This record gives sequence, structure tokens and C-alpha cells, in this order.
Amino acid sequence: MEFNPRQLDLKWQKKWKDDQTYRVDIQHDRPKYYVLDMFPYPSGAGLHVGHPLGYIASDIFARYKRLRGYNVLHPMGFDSFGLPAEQYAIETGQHPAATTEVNARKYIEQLQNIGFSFDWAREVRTSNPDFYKWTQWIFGELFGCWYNRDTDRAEPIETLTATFAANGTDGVNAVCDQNLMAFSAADWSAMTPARQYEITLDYRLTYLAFAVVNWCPALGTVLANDEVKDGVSERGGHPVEQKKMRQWMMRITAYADRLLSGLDTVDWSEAIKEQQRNWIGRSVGAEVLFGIEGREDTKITVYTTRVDTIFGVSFMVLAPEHELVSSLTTDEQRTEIDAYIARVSRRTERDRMTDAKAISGVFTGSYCINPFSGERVQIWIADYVLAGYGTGAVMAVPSGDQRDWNFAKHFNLPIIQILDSQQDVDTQADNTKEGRYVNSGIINGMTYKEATETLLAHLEIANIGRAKTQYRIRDAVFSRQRYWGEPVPVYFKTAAGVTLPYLVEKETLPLVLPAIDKYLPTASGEPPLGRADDWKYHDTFDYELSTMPGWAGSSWYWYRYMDPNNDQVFASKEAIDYWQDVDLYLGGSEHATGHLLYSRFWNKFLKDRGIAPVEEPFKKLINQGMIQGVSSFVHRGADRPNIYISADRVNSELTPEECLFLGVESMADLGTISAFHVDVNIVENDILAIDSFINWREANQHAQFVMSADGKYRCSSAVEKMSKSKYNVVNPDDVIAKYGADVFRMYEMFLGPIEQAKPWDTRSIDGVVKFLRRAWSLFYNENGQYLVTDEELTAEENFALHTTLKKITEDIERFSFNTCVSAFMVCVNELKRLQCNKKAALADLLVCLAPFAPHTTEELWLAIGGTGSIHHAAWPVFNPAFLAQNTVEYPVSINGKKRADLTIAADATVADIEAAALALPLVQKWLDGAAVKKVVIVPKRMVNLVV
Ligand code: ANZ
Repeated sequence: MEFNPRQLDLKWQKKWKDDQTYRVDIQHDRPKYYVLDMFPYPSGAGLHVGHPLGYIASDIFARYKRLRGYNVLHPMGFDSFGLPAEQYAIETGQHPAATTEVNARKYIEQLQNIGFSFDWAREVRTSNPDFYKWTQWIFGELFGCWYNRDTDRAEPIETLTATFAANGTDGVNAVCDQNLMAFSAADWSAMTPARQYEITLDYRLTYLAFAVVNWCPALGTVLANDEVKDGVSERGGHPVEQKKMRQWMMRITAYADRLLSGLDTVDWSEAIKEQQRNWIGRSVGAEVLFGIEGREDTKITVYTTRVDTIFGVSFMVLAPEHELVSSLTTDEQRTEIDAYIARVSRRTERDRMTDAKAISGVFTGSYCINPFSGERVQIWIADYVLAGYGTGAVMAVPSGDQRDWNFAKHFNLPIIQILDSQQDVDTQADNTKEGRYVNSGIINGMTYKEATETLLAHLEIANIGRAKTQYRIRDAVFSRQRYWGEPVPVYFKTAAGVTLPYLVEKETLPLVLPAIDKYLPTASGEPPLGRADDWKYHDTFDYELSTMPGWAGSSWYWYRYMDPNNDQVFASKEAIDYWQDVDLYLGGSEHATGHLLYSRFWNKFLKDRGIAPVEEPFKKLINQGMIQGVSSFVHRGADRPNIYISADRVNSELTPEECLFLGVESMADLGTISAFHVDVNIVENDILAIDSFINWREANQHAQFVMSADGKYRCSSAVEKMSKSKYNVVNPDDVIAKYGADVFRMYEMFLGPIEQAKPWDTRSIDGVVKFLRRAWSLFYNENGQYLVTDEELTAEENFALHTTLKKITEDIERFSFNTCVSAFMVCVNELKRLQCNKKAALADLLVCLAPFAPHTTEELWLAIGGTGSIHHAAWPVFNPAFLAQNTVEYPVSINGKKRADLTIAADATVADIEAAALALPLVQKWLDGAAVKKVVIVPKRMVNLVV
């Protein structure tokens, strides 16, 4: 039989579909394993060869686990709400649901082409009402809960109101705005139910609040911090402004500590964990109150991580936006202060943080009093202090903090030394070589720890401050002023002049997106949902008009795959109990602080509610590297743009014939030569397909060429991001049409370690093509004749097979798929050399290869009479005995003269061989203490030591 990969793809993909080969159901007698890919947004451009990299790796692993006897859940679906479909709808008037459907179909076709083992019966789409019904339901659950610090978990709002009724706010230790009104139990019971309800709104895990948000006027919506890159929107690159708006917020800060501690329990890369830690930004310190000279009514609260430096405070700095600035500014200073504030308001927070060189600030004219030393210190404003962090006020310690020191030097403010010369302040806190405090009142002579403890205790006793743990993470803005997202299941009711938000009844979910005429804000600036006619709750009450952000559906979707069609609950208890959590999660590292934080947050909440079975949803995470494009370029001169010069001719002179033909005198006549992108699909191994180039664009009809000496046109190339605008996008369909899915899969893996970025370069794809042909030739000769025999394996054949078995198993377990591909190549070469066509070896080899090349192996499995689908076979058993027997004899020479013999395991590494050779007593004797300069090892042949 002839090897025709494309035919095998089609044959087996159809058969798998008909037989439901990859269908998976709960099986209580088999252990489960859950392999999940971050689901794609179905964009109009379809998949390029970079997208499936992670899917191929996860598919190999899923198939491997299946062969090892696990019941593997390996689903795929679509994160199908989002901005591009909506932008397209604005431009074309097409409903985003329609374009999403078209795109998703295209994705499914492309994915199926690659031969993945997804159970498509479990497909989910976040934009389907039967999916977002449950996203809305979770929103409702969050709305129904508050976070109790005492129990350290989310609780139904009823436990909060019960405490209010019993003790007022006194007994409540909630995560909420610290400035909320306090009241007694009596106050509470005197309130109307509406007022009581209104009060609870500030405690819920999702709440309405005015927040400074990233407003993108061009997109007409608010964006999350991780959707803004360098001051512009990640999608589209539109400018983003800071604006105060009333928004639905998610109280992710309640989970800050659990989000941190959970990181220690998951098997993720340190880089991602560190990004999350920084994003959460836990900082342990204290708040300290400073009195203001001449004012009894107010104090300034500073946040410091170094109370121990309090005797070194030589001035105070407030953020320009601090609420006390105006009242602290004296008449003499007012003009200067106002001018400064106006100037600062034009700078972004990012500039203020990063631009450390430009030192600026203004004295307010007022003074405050250091509560420990009683010293009078000047109060300044400066933009290096951020309004949104800590309390927006800093006690400045020039001897301890670099920015404070720069500031003090610039404005000639005092610098107080607070440690003996043994130590500098900067390293005092984390150095074992501790200094002792001087000029520091009650802490003089103490160590860092003693000083900090003393001061913290004093703060509490004197009621001038307290220990405080501070986080950089902020509650997440949840509203989007867009159409193509989940409607927020809330309506508004006005009573006695107060309008309050209420949750729609759960029974009425899903709250379906209404049809609208245009996907734009209303004339009065309301979100697009404001255009929906007669869209009212119970025909009476206004709905919330914002929709949910892109991250809502993806924050819980992995549960839906467990039980995708359930219309009673978001997933049955049986399904959740069985599938539990994701064992292996694959996706891009760009989700480090977005999706991977939000989904952990929702999971922890669902855990508190008794729905999620475990605290962390994704046990092991692998981030696949990006596949970059290899762009091709043609070269032409500015003065004769229709003349294209082959890359290796750019710096050479034209021949007289060429000059005559092109009608120029010399190369100089072409003008300055530059490179232009050309479609990589009409370039092969840097050689341009001239005919295709001429047809590529209208203007190319008149192209003329300066060729290389061999008559070909060479392009230059460069590695860049894969993108349409660079004409370097390679479609997996084209590669598969040419080589078949198995070559495509194996080649993607062969490109390099999964987590590394690497360019897509088909130059070496032939290696994989040849490999599969060679593997095939172990079963059939060129004439299509079947070669496989039932003979027993020799020791050498067993050795080759079991070496491969061991390596493949170990390498798959450590997700090193590229090395697996080379191990297969080595094995096939070895079996060819041994002329081994024995079923006993080939059957095992096929099973190991099946996760990588599912189509070819399925066909050959059938040929050798394997039972059922190979994808339900059992992973071969590795037998170390076959390796142990195998040893190699090495003659060991010193400076070319044979001195000893070494017997060592055939799989010994070069380092092992070297060490064993040097350790031989005979070698030691002949060396007689001489240093070995070089060790030459020819594997399986000889060792030579050069002294
Ligand atoms: C005195 C001091 C002495 C400080 C010293 C540091 C070193 P992290 O670790 O990031 O939490 N700070 C407080 N609020 C600030 C704000 N809104 N904008 C800019 N800086 C602010 O940093 C906390 C430290 O940063 C605080 O501790 C404060 O300076 C400053 F040797 O207080 B420190």
C-alpha cells in the first residue's frame, strides 16, 4: 500500500467522527484526567500556524493519558463574545451572532483538519444564551454575597443583615470601603427595608461604584487595565483616557490573600506566578497619623512600609490630588500650587511613576508634626506620590528612600541620619548585618525587628496609627458600554425618589441580548442596549444597559465542559465531583494577569459557595511560546519601482545585457534600494515564484527582474510577528493539504521546546516527511508489499525499542515533545538498519507514535491487525531488563596509545563515559597525576585522553 497522508487524514477523521472515537463520559471505574486549552476567540482571519501549537501539545498529552488508561476530558469551544465582531457589526450592520457563527464554523473546520481528539459534543460558546445564562447566574450569586474576613470566605448577604440586626456594624468584619457609615442594631431596625437594602449594596461582591476607569472614546467603552497597553487600547490601538464613571465592580480584592497563597500550590511557571504576585502587590506596613500645625480638626494619614524610619522624616509629600491640598495651601503658595496641579493633571499615572528623573514639587506653606519626634516638617506636593496608592501621602525619609533623597537634594531639604555607620537604611530590613538606630528617640540602639515592633505597639497604644497590609490590586471594573457581551441581569426600580438596582429573578434567566438597529451608543450617550425597543423588566423597569467584560464567560467555562447541556444547573454535582479541576492547562502567557487571575477569583468564590470542589482550578499550566513569522522581502529602487533585484544582486553591478534590457546605464539609476514584504506563500526556500508574483498584484504586471546568477530570484527574509500586514501568515490548511496533518503536527512539535518562541520555517519540514515515509516503509515496501512478520525480537531490536519507549515516556511526561520527535527518528533508523519488520516491535512503536501522528498510526494499526482504534490501545510496558543487558566495550587510549578497556551501559551519556574512563585504575596509573587537557569520545567506538 502506498503512503498517501492526505487520504489517510480524510479517511480517519470521518471514521473517528462516525464512531465517536473521542466521545467521553463519566466512568467511575477509571481515573479522570482533564486537559484544557485556552479556548479561542473566533476571529474572521481564521487560524494561522501559530495558533495550533498549544493545541497540538495538549492533544498529544491527552492522547498519551488516554493510552495510559485515563478517562480524558479534552474539550474545545469558543470565547465568542468580544470587540472585533462588534466593530465589524458597526461597519457592516451584520449581527455579531451571525459573523461569530461563520467564524466559529471555519475554526472548527480548521481544527478538525489537524485531527484533534476533542469531544466536539461538549463544545461551548460563551455567546450562546444557554451558556451565558450561567454567567449571569454567577453574577447573581456574587451579587447575593459579601466577604466575611472573620470566616475568610464569601457568605450570603443574609448573614450580614443578621449581624446588622443583632449588633449593627460593630460585629461586621467585611471587605468593603473603609469609609462606610457605622450604625447600631437599633439604627438598623429603624430603617425602611429599602434603606436596609441600599446599605447592603456597598458590601456585595459585585457592586456599583464611581471609579476612575480607562475610557476609550473610539471604542465607546471602558477597558480593563490588562486591555490597555502603553496608554492605548490593546485592540485597535486607540487612545485611552482616565474618566470617573459609575460602574459595576467585582470585589476581587477580597480574595487578594487567597490569590497569593494559592500560587504556592500550583505547578505553573515562576514567571507567571511572579507576574501575579506583582499584580496583587501585597505590601506590609503601617498607617501613621501626622497632626497639622494650627489645625485640630484633621490629621494626615501616611502609608509606610518602614515605620522604623519615622525619626528620619524630614518632610511630608502629598499627591497633588490629595483632598487636603487645597486647605493646606497658604495664600502665598496658592498660585504656584494651582499651576503645578494643572500641569500634573495632564500626565498619566504611568509617566508619573516611570519618569523618575524629572524632579518636581511645590511647598504648600503648611507644616505637620512628627508624632514621635514632635518635629515640625514641611508639607509638599509632588507627582511622584500617587493618589490611588496607600493614602496618597508619604512621610519622606531622604536617608532611606531614593526618591525622597533626590527630592531633598533638589529642594535643599534636611537629611537626617538614623542608623549607625554599620548599615544603610535600604538594606536594614532584609540584611542579617543589622545596624542600630541613632537620632531615633525611643528606638535608639535597637535592631530593625525590635524597632518596628516597638513603634507598631506604640501606634496602637497612642491611637496614632496601626499596622496595615496594603495591596496594589484594585477591584475589577465589570461594566462594558458595548453590545456584544452578556447583559448584566439587573434592573432599576425607583421608590421614594431613590433608584436602586435589583437582580432579575433567576427563573427568568437567561436575560437575552435584545435586537437593536445599530451597534452604536444612543444619541444621549447611553450604551447600545439603550436602543432596544420595549426592553424592560416586567415591561416596566429599566434594565442595566452595560454588558459584561470579555473575561466573564472565560472565568468559569471549564465547568461547563463537564456537563455542557444541563439546563438545571451550570454543571451537575456528579460531573463536578468526577472531573474536579483541570489537570493540565495550556495557553498563552499574555493571560497572566487577566484571565488567569479572574478565573481563579471566580473559582474561589464558587468554592466558598460549595460549588467548586477545589480552591485552585488549574493544577498545571504550560504557556506555549509564540510562533513567529518568517517574512520574505523583494528589493527595488525608488526611481524604477517596477524593477525587482534579487537579494544577492543588490550590491552588485548590472551586466551590460541587463542594462540594455532594463533601459538603464547602471545600478545607480534604480535609486535607493529598499525591501518590501512579499507574500510568503509564493516564496519557497527564499526563491520567488515569478508567475505567482506577477499575478499577486495588479501593479506587478509590469515587473522586471534582476536575477541571481542561476536565473532565480532570491528574497531576503526576517523573523517577525506573524501578521496579515507582513504577508507572512501561513495557514495550517495549506500545509496540511501539501503534507498531511501528521507531518504538520510533528513538525510543529519539532520546531523546538513548547514554551519557547520560534520562527515558522518550512525549510526543514522535509525531515519529518522523510521520517514518516521511512516509518511506513517498515510496514510496506515501495511496491506496496506488506512486510510485517510475527518473528520474535532479538536482543538488539528489544534494546532499540525499549530505549525509545523509555525516552518517549519520560519526555512526554516532562512535555518535551520536540525531543520525542527526534527519538522516533532515531528509533526508525535503527529498526531500518536492523531490517526489523517484526510486529512485536512495530505495534509498540505505533502506540507510542499515535499521539503525534494519529492518522498514519491508525492506518498501520489496522494493517498489523490491531484490535479497535489504536487510540484506545494500551501504552506499551517498558522493560528495563532489555537495556541493562546492553553494554559497549571501549578501548581507552592516552595520547593515542591504548592503555585500558572500559565496559559501560550502551545508554551511558558522554559525561558518564568520560567519568568512568578517568576512574579506571589503569588509566589513573598511566596518567600518574598528569592533567587531562581533552577527552575525545567516539560513541560506541573509542575513548582517547589527551594530556
Ligand atoms: C517611608 C519610607 C522609608 C518608605 C524608606 C520607603 C522606604 P510599597 O512597598 O510599594 O508598598 N509610598 C506610600 N504611598 C505612596 C504613594 N501613594 N505614592 C508613592 N509612594 C508611596 O511602597 C510603600 C512605600 O512607598 C512607603 O514606605 C512610602 O515610602 C511610599 F526608607 O515610607 B515609605
